[in-house]
Amino acid sequence: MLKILGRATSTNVQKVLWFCDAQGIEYDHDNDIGGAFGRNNSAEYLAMNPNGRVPVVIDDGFVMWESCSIIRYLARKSKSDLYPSDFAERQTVERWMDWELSLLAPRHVPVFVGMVRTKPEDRNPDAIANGVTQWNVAMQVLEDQLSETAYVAGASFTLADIPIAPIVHRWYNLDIDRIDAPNIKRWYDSFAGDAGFQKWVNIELA
Ligand SMILES: N[C@@H](CCC(=O)N[C@@H](CS)C(=O)NCC(=O)O)C(=O)O
Repeated sequence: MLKILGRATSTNVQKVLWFCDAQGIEYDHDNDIGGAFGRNNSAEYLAMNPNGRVPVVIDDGFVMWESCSIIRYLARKSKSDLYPSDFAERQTVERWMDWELSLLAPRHVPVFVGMVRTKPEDRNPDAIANGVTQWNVAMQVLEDQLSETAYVAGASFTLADIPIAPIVHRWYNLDIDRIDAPNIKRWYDSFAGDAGFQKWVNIELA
């Protein structure tokens, strides 16, 4: 059975767990790795992922890291209709997945880590305020896209929506200034009742 290693408080682990639930892929999940659990810098773990990051996913002995490429692998293997075969449609999906990892996620980290994982006395208010501004610039790009298409990569829910949603969940659940974003709200509400989203993504920030 597929093995998923990593704490479910990580957005990168959440995207794998949610995708597997959405596709009915069975897995064994070891939650107690990373963050306060540690174990991700053990020799055994580093042999699987030299970056010491979560998630690691093991499919019948094949070890993978990098969350978005993991869900693309799982989507291809399960012939998921969330991952279109048309070259242009697939590029659009992959572009937004890359955008999440390379732009959206780094923009939210100073805010999320500053407000949730840093003791109040150690917080840097200027860095957090600047982070909110930068994060909202990225959210405006998402809002503009969702004013044109129902979902991130077009008319239907695809693999592109899954990595972005956990960061939007954090955006809604932090006490920060947010841009006016009616289309993000419409999009977010459209999958908020999904069982996998509820279980893995719609959780208290930690
Ligand atoms: N690009 C990597 C990033 C992985 C990553 O940075 N994971 C974070 C959690 S979101 C991590 O392992 N942090 C260290 C820890 O949890 O101890 C991916 O998408 O898998």
